[in-house]
Amino acid sequence: MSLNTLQNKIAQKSALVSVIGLGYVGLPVACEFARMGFNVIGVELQSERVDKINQGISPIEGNEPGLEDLLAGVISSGRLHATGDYQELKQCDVVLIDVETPVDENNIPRYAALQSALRNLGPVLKKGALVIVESTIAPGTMYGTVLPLLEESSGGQLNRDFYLGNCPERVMPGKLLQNLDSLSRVVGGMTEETANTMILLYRNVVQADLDPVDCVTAELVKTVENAYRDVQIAFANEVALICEAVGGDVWKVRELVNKSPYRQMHLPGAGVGGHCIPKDPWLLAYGVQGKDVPLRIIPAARAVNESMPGHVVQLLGEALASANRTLAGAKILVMGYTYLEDSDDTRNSPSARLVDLLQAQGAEAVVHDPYVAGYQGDLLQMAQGCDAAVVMVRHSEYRDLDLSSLSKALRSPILVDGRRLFDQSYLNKNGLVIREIGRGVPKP
Ligand code: SAJ
Repeated sequence: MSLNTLQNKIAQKSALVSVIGLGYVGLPVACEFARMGFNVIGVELQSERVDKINQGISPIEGNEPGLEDLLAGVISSGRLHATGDYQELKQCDVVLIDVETPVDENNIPRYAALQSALRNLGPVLKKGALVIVESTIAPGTMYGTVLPLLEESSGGQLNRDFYLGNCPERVMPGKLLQNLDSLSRVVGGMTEETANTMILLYRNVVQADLDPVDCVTAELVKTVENAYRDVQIAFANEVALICEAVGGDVWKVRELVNKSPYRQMHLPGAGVGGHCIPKDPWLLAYGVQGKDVPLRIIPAARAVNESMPGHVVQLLGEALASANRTLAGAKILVMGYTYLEDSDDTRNSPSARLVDLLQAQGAEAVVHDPYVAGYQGDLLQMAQGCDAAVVMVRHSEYRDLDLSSLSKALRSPILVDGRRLFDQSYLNKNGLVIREIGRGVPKP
């Protein structure tokens, strides 16, 4: 099949689309193409997820506006079907790959899922099919890993037997469908015609800019945009530490700095979690591994952000000391375990790091999170007998918390606010010993 034929099938929506990996990214993507009238086959290794999806039940917890209803609709209409069997992809004209691309403890990318998907896809790849990697990958991965592996596993040749591109996703838990439709995408094609064919496909779903580029540019844009965010957050965190040391309030400083033109100081906080920001800077860095490119800012920003849960423990120790308590033997209420407010996503959660650090100091952590099974429950009840509380996530339900009730429930009325959840004046009048990231103890 030529690209021209594929373009016609896409225009007629008769192209059979498949999505490999039905997670936070792949499932909404599959649903959106099905919603737009394509027949979509979703491939997912976890059989329980396959079963749930084929029953029209989303395996993604948390508040994802529209996803549950959309999934039920496209399953009942037969537009979307999930499977664990790659054999079902034999007739697919377009294959989107949305598998995880984590980094390991040495910050080296682990492409096992991507490699497995490519090895399984090759033997069943339809002649003339278009394969698009949507996962975030290090610069150079398309040419260095994806292309050789797909040619080997399919026995085919690029631009003769299959076409190849990458179109990094820009989704965010809580806005999966909204981001898919409304955010621009860079569309990296191995050839210009491939990029144009990809744009024809994505125009069905994306209402924003679709920018045709080469594959290396697409790999760079995605990893750079998240490394940029990580550096910005690290800067805000470092300013927070300065404000604590000199008796300032980083939130006031940030508000006034951002009044200066072209400033956009990010939010300091108790740490940086999620599936994107902690790993994408390392994917970017990996793109120059072995090359003489000294990276100083990107690793330093990662170190600052990774240190923030430890800083929360330090603030906690100081607050306990003021009540003649130590961390050893203390029971600490950890408010929030997900990496982002009002989501169930706990990947790379700063709270997980905090719990490890507390336990290393001989403290016991009592974790509360309204979105995470096993951590749900009555917060004030869980606060009973705890020596202090730590705000790690800005869940909406915490904002209405009656601090005086919390103060009474705690054994010692200590609160460390890692996300500036509460207003200072509100904090003061509730008899709590407060420490906050970014707010210094005002000089007497
Ligand atoms: N965080 C801060 N300070 C900030 C912003 C975030 O400490 O100013 C923390 C959050 O608490 C969280 C982590 O960083 O723990 C990540 O937060 P995030 O808002 O960046 O959320 P993510 O990880 O879902 O980021 C995704 C990214 N999108 C993609 O990779 C496609 C990111 O590029 C987007 O900027 C972000 O969504 C978004 O806001 O849409």
